[in-house]
This record gives sequence, C-alpha cells and structure tokens, in this order.
Amino acid sequence: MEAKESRDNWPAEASIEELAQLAGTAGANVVGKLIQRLPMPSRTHYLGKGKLEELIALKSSLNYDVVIFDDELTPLQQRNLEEALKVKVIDRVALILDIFARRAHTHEGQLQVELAQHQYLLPRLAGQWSHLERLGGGIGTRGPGESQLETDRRLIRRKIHRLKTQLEEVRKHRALYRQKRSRSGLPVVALVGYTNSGKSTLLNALCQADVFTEDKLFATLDPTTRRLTLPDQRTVLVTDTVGFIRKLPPTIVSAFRATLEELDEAALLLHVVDLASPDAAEQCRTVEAILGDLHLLGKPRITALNKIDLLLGNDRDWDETSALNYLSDKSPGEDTVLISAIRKWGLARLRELISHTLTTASHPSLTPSK
Ligand SMILES: Nc1nc2c(ncn2[C@@H]2O[C@H](COP(=O)(O)OP(=O)(O)OP(=O)(O)O)[C@@H](O)[C@H]2O)c(=O)[nH]1
Ligand SMILES: [Mg+2]
Repeated sequence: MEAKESRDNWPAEASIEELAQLAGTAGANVVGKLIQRLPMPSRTHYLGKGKLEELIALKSSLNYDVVIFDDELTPLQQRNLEEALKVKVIDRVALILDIFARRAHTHEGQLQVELAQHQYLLPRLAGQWSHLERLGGGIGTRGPGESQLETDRRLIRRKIHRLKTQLEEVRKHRALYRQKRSRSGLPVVALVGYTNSGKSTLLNALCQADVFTEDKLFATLDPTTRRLTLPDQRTVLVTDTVGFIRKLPPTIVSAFRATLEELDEAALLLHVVDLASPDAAEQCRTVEAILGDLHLLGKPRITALNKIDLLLGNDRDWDETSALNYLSDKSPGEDTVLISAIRKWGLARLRELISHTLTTASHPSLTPSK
C-alpha cells in the first residue's frame, strides 16, 4: 500500500515492489498491491475514503489478514485503519524492524534491534499492551493514580534504558577489539551499498570467505571482517555490514550507529551497486544520501558496478574477457569498475584500483593535479 509518488524520486511502483520484496523476506505471502495518489495522506486514516472502501471490499476476494503501508503511519492512522479493516496493519518501519529482528545473530545485533523496536513502540503505545505488565513483574509495577498507559510507557522507558546500558558494555569490548585492529595498522576497506547488491558475495569472492548470502533483503546485519592481499602485497581488512535501504528507519540508524560508525575507521569505501536492478540509479542516490547523513562523503570511494553477468544475452558462453570487452562501451569512470561477484569477473582490476586509491589517499601529494 503506497499513497503517492514519493518525495525522493522513487516511482510509487518501484517502491511498492520493494515493499512486496520486504514482505516476502519477512515471510508474508503478497496477495495484492494498491497505490493511491493523493497530495497528502488523510490525517485520520492515511487513505482517502474511496480507497479505504476499495480496500475493505478487496477483503472478500483476496482474504488478506495483514495490510502493510509503505510510509510511516501515525499511531492514530494505524488504530483507525485496524478498526476499519479488522486486520493487522503495519508500516514499512515495523516491517523492516521485524526483518532485522529475525536476522540479528550476534548479541550486539540483537540488542540494537530490540532497542530500535522499543523506541519505535514508545510513542505508539495505545494502552492495549497489557502483556507488558508481565515484564515488570505485575504486582507493584503501577504507581498510585497511574493509568495503564503511563505504566506501559514507564516499563518501555526502563527497558530502553536497560538495553542502552547493556549495549554500552558490549561496545566497550568492541572498542578494545577495534583498538587491537588499528594497532595491527591494516587499512580497512568497508563495503557499502543497497541491500541485496552483492556485498557479501563480493567479500566471499575477494577474500575466499564464507559469508552467508541470499537473494533476500538484509541477509547481513552483523559486521564481518576478512583479510585481503592486494597486488602490491599490502594486506588490508575488508568489512561487510548491514545494507542500506530507502527510508531506513531512523530508530534503526540510531540503534545501529555504533556499527555504522565502524565505517568512520575505513580508509576506503567500496560502494557495491546492483547494475542489473531497474532501480540502480535510485538505489545509488539513497546510498549517497545515507553516506551524507553519516558524514562519510569525504572518504575515498570506489564504485563496483556488480551483476554485469545479468546484462549479457544468452546467445553465447561468456567468459570474463568477452564480457568485459562487450560492456567496455559502458566505460565506467576512473573510480568505477564493472564486476560480477558471483562469476568473479573484474576482480583483478578492482584489487588494483583499491591499492591505487589507498596509495593516493595515504599520500595526497601523489594525487595527480586536476
Ligand atoms: N547474477 C548475479 N547475482 C549476484 C551477483 N552478486 C550477488 N548476486 C546475488 O545477489 C543476491 C544478494 O547477494 P548478497 O551478497 O547476499 O547481497 P548483500 O549486498 O550482501 O545483501 P544484504 O546483506 O542483504 O544487504 C544473492 O542471491 C547473490 O547470489 C552477481 O555478480 N551476479
Ligand atoms: Mg550481505
């Protein structure tokens, strides 16, 4: 369910396609999609009256039991929609949080997601969260004259506080580990990019690693680091972490800030782009915007245009040389390489570019003057 052409140039159709992919990743079976074009969503129901009726009418034919909205809903809109539709209503942020919750494997990852979930929940509490009472032990948790809602809010705040303290502890360990790593003196190359662009596949191809990859969004949440030896015999560390997505929920960005801050330490960002995606250009803009939010646009950066194997016809057996020759008219700029992580094409040139960029970045005087 998408209300309008969005502000950031993504066509509504592409955005809702991505939402459907996210829903699939979360285990839902998508039975229908609806787009509404309105200059402003309705304050009370998000949808206009006619669309809401249309959606209610679809229930008998499609038999849906959850409706997912592509925008953030206010607590009021969500409540009204649930009442009108008599099914569960969630928004994009809640969906992404749900996927993150399934995908977080490390202790820190799980704490970060739990923190983000509670921060999302706090302003949305509408008093029906009676199960929360149990968390606080029930009896004695409610102060005199305090409403159920106030009690619930207090319990959530306390939980948020506890999660933050636990995260602090975990991060102290991480800081020690990072110190050790920086003492190793090895420069860090950080993989960044839209989710599903092929970052983990590239890490595996470059470093003979064995990182989990999947054709689903957010396969990776927890950072992984591997060693890579460059053509000039220098060793670097390559790290792979959470992918970016449009409208990455702010609660997630803040909860994952520590993980994302690891990018600060990187000597070089390697931006992996899924060139075969019809949304490649929009995805690049989203990645740029998030890098900007994280104040990382000043870092040396290389772009790897990935999945070029999908751009070739089936008319012949392609090998690395013929594929790269065939696509050479795409002539990427000097900081860009064409690769196929899965076929291991273009990696020699990528390694060279990494080593060249690191050299010029650490010796700015060697940079050719423009
Ligand atoms: N055809 C083709 N598929 C690729 C290529 N690189 C990656 N893939 C596929 O794209 C999907 C996503 O790859 P991942 O490496 O998991 O992507 P990621 O960027 O790590 O994704 P997240 O961790 O979810 O953010 C997987 O199904 C990969 O097999 C490639 O060069 N060509
Ligand atoms: Mg990954």
